Amino acid sequence: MRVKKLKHAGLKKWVEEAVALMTPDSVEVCDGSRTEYVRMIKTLVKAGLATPLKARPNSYLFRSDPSDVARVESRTIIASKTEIEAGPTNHWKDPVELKATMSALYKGCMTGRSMYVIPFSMGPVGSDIAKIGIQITDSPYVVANMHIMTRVGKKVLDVLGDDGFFVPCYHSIGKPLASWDSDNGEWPCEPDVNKKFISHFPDTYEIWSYGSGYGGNALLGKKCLALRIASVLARDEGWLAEHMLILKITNPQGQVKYITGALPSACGKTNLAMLLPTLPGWKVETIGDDIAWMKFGPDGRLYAINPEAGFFGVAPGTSDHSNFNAMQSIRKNTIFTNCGLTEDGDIWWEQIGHGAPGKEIIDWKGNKKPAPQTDKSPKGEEIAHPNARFTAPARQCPCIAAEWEDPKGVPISAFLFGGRRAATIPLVNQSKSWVHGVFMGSITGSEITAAALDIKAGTVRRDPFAMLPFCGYNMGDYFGHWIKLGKKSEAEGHGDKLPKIFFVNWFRKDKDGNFMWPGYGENSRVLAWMFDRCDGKDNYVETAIGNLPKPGAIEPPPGVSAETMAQLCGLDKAGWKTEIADIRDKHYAQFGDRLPKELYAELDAIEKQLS
Ligand code: O2Y
Ligand code: MN
Repeated sequence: MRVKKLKHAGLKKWVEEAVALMTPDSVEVCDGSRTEYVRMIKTLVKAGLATPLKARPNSYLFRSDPSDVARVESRTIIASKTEIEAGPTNHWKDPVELKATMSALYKGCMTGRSMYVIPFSMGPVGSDIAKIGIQITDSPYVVANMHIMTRVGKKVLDVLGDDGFFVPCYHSIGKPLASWDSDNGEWPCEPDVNKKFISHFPDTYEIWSYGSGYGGNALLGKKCLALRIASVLARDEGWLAEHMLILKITNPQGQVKYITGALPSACGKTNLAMLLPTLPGWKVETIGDDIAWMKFGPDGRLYAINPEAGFFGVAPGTSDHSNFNAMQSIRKNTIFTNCGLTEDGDIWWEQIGHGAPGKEIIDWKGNKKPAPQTDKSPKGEEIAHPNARFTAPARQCPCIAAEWEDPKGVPISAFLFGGRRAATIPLVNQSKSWVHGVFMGSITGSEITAAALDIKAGTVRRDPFAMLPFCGYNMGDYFGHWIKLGKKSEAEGHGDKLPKIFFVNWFRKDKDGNFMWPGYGENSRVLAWMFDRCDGKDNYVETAIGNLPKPGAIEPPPGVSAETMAQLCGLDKAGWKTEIADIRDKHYAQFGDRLPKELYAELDAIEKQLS
């Protein structure tokens, strides 16, 4: 479609302004069709950027520039009017100054390239909970990925009409081309990190991204819109935009519940969303693996949709053992980025569950190396980049729930928070109240992964609600928003319908550094306990920190002793005293008077009960 034909006057004007600023050679409004997808891929193959994979139908491998392999948190900016509105956990810049800086970068940035205008819906097209975004980009790789990750095309423009609301998203890789030139197999981006920007303007609900073509920096529907800008929209409109998986769980009696869960990177979030239960008779199905948007329905229950249409999963570590359903989801129609390429034309990565076939393999930088015999590589010599990704349609997941695209959403019974903690934090803990649950979300903490380019891996940081890099406003106010929604629901007489809140930790270690809990499918035992708690089953003991499983309430998995279970599910008083001091002095203190007093009250109450 031509820009001239756009019916929405505001959209047309916005695109025309971008064209004047960025001066592309051509402009095209994306229709989301299969033909368009194939054309993008052909363009990318011709430019030497995509390698067709012989072993997987309609699947391609990309290798990005080593400067462009992950989200860049240090260049992710919340440009609210004032710094305090962005809060202590975000990078802030003055919006007027930032727009001036970025406009200078955008000037002429698409010369020699095509501009693609992508109308996309986050959530089933037309759902009351969905939102529309329009992304302008000069990257056909981004267009192809957006086709998989969102719903793109004319149907979205039809819902938008001539005056509907949309989130405008500018994106450029920042690499203009001379008219005779091509990318010649070199991933185009701005290699200077100081010229990369992933900017959010919460006061005008706008996104401007420049310099990166990778993942969360470039597929603007995901972290930028569905979390950072959506968290602001959710605050302003009274709903929740969360970094949460959504799963459906069915017990042996056929009863169903839906649970959303927030886990920081490297805690097995995708694995949990697609879990194969070891508990006989239980079934888990997937609604979403990363983001949940939730609104209260007329019945007072909270309904969730998955705003995305695909998975942008971390490849290394994914295997038939860790996530069989993810492995099945990526057998065809999948884009792989920064994985190894085997001699037989397939992808390979560390911990895929087997060595690589043949004599040689090509690593993510394009270098030939001896094919690994096992699925491990020495640190720093990985075949696949640790943040290598697959982009696959969610509908290809064997355990996708039939209702995953229901525009009404699914009613949520429980929230689960969790982190990777070696000590103190029990296997599972239920909050005593909504505010106590918000407290649990606020103190979530975990180890860090390669998903964040610029933070040292291996250290522990607090990652409240797993939203630390994704909250579009002051995190203290965000905690307040959660408290307010609970209070409103209670005041309206729907308090009993609020989801129950739990905190899990699959990562406790014993004194020898061994994991005490086997994780993966065995986590179904914990989900089953939560399921029964939602129905009010008397399977818990009340403690200072929350409701913990009664001895024997969770049957130990094979190889886990009753003594280990007691440790996993017990209250570590000394550990919690240290934890409380750390929360008060290091974590909560940073929010100053923006930290809701209710959270300090929770902290005080736990401390008092522990003493
Ligand atoms: O590195 C990136 O750009 C991707 S980050 C990502 C992708 C999918 C799901 N979650 C995340 C994340 O960082 O939370
Ligand atoms: Mn995520």
